Amino acid sequence: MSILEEISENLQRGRAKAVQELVRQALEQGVDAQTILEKGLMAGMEIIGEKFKNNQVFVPEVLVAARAMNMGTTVLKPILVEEGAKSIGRACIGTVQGDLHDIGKNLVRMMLESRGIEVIDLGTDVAPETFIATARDRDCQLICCSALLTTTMGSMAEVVKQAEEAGIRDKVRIMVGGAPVTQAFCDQIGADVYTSDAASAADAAVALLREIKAAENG
Ligand code: B1M
Repeated sequence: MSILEEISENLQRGRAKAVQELVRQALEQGVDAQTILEKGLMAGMEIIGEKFKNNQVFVPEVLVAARAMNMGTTVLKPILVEEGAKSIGRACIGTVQGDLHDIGKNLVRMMLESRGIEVIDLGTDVAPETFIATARDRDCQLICCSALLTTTMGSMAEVVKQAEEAGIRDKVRIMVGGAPVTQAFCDQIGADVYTSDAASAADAAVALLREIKAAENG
């Protein structure tokens, strides 16, 4: 079994310490951090997700796997996120109200940080007014909303609406994502950008910040 398969296997069993140790070993063996993330950690989480859908595993197993995933990404974070990089802009990010899924949101945060964006992480179950107050008070150019449940994605429409009501809609770009979110949904609620994965979210965020800077410089 390759070390990436071992990471995936241990993650599925929720063995957080083993996952952390294997991630360290893989780095020592020269496997790059992005490969460990995608082919080890995310691959394992995908299998758990499929089993969860098919009722082969249940919430407790998924929770321990999620903890193992987070422990693994903790080791990778300093490598993926260049320390001390000059900030090119500021974003606030959160999982929307009623939704406790944070693995995807954490990955998006990590990718944004790796591209030099300062990120204020609001956590999970974030009310629309918290996104708006943070963007206004902390001068964020980007609001990033993640949702994993069809029942909570509607909260993103409320973020867009409240940004308009607060008079900051022209100052912030609203990015949306998460498994049930689509481009059509993004268009329907009047958000600015939908991306399907964390790396594309970071690309889009950098492009938006460049656009904003170019507009400011006339
Ligand atoms: Co939940 N859960 N869950 N769960 N869970 C799903 C989402 C589900 C699809 C499983 C299923 O039934 N097939 C289903 C939702 C169905 C639906 O609404 N369509 C579901 C359900 C029903 C539930 C509960 C209601 C179960 C229950 O209690 N009966 C409950 C809800 C709790 C709540 O939030 N209020 C629940 C609970 C949980 C756990 C707590 C056990 C755990 C979360 C732990 C945690 O996050 N700390 C959990 C998990 C882990 C999952 C699955 C298995 C995995 C999600 C995940 O982390 N994926 C998931 C099944 C699945 O997705 N196959 C499932 C890995 C992660 C890297 O992917 O988050 O999609 P993802 O992020 C991706 C992209 O979507 C994108 O980038 C990321 C990586 O590239 N992305 C963005 C995400 N945010 C973005 C933002 C952007 C751009 C891109 O711009 C801002």
